[in-house]
Amino acid sequence: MNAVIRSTGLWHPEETVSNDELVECFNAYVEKHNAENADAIERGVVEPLNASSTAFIEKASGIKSRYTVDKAGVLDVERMRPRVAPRPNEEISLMAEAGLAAAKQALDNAGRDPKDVDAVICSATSMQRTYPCIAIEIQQALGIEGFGYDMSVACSSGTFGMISAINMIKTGMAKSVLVVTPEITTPQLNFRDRDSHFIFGDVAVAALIEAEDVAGDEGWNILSTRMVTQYSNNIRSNFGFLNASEDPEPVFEERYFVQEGRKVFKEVCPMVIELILTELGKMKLSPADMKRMWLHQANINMNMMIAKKVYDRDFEPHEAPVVLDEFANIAGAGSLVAFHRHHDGFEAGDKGLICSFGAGYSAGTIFLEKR
Ligand code: CO8
Repeated sequence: MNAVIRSTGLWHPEETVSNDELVECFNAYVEKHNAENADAIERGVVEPLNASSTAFIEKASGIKSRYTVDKAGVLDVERMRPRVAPRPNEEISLMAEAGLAAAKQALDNAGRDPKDVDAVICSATSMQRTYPCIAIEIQQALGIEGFGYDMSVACSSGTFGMISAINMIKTGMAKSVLVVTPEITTPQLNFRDRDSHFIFGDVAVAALIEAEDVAGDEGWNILSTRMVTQYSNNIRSNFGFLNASEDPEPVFEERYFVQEGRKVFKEVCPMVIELILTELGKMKLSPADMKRMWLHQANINMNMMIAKKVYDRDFEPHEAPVVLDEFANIAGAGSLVAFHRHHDGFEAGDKGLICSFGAGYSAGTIFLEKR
C-alpha cells in the first residue's frame, strides 16, 4: 500500500528575538566579562571575549530572527538561557504541548479526527525526558488508540520520522500515522558562545501520513525515500544520562551543542548534492523535473550552493524556499516547515523534494508528486 503525505501543521512560540536584540545582550555579556577579568586579561591569563555582530550573523547564516519559548531569559545578561517552569507529572510536557498544537493543525487541515490515526511518532533532536515517550503523551492527549514512540536523528529527525511512517503504511502496520517534530532548541544552546549563539530557534511541525486508499485525491504521493548516515564529530552534543555520573560532572558548555561550522559546510554540501542527483537518476528523472526543493534550514549559503549545483543553473527563490530568516535553524523540523509554508502552486503530477541534512552526519530525501 503506497503512502501519501496528507497534510501538515505548524506551531511556534509567540516571542521572537531579533539579531540586534541577541547581539546587544551578547555584547553586554562580553563587556562585563572583559571588565571583570581586566587584570587577568592584562596578565595574559584569561582570553578577552570578542563582540558579536548582526552584520556577521546575516551574512554568514541568513538568519534574521528566531522564536523562543522565553525571550526574557535569553536576553537577561545574568542568565542567557530561557526560563522554563518545571511542570508536575499531571501536566503535559512542553515538547508534547508544542507537538500537540502542530498535530491538531495537521489533523484539521486534512479534516481528520484523532480516532482516524493509528500511531504517533515523535522525532526530534532531543527529548525533554526519557520516558514515558513524548509520542505516547501526545497520543494520550489526542485520544488515539494504537501506539507511539520517540526517535532521534538530529537534523534528519523529521524526514527519518516520516520515512518510518511511510514504511509502516507500506507494510500494512498502520493506515494513518502522525509524525510530530517538536524542536525546542533554545534551551540546548549556549547563548554565551559567539560562534553559535545565533543559530537555533523553537518550533514544532507535524505531518499526517496516510495510506493512499484513505487519502482520497488529496495530498502528495511518495516517489522515493532514502536515508543516509555517515559518522562525523563535527557537530556534537555530549548531553546524556551518564553526565551526572561523570567525575567531574561536565559543565553546561561542554555538554551541549558544539560544531565546526566550516567543516560541516564543506563536507555536507557535496554529500547532499550527490545524494539528490543519485536518487533522481534512480527514478530516471532530471533536476528539471523538480518544481521545488524544500531543503533543511541551517544556513542560506549552504542552501544556495546545493540548489545551484543540483539545478545546474541560477534558480528562483520559490524553487528552494527559505524560512530560516524567520525561524533560524530549527533542526529536524527545517525542511518540513519550508514545505508547510511554501507548497502552493503545484498541479497534479508536479514533483518536489523534501531534503534534510545535519548532525551524524545524516541526510534524508523524500521525493513527492502532487496528487
Ligand atoms: N559575530 C562576529 N564575528 C563572528 C561571530 C559572530 N557571532 N562568530 C564568528 N565570527 C568570526 C570568527 O571568529 C571568524 O573570524 P576570523 O576569520 O578572524 O577567524 C569569522 O567570523 C568567520 O567565522 P566562521 O569561519 O566560523 O564563519 P562561517 O562563515 O563559516 O559561518 C556558520 C559560521 C554560520 C556556523 C557556518 O559555518 C555554517 O552555518 N555552517 C554549517 C553549519 C550547519 O549546518 N550545522 C548544522 C548544525 S545543526 C544540526 O545538525 C542538528 C543539531 C541540532 C541541535 C539542536 C539543538 C541545539
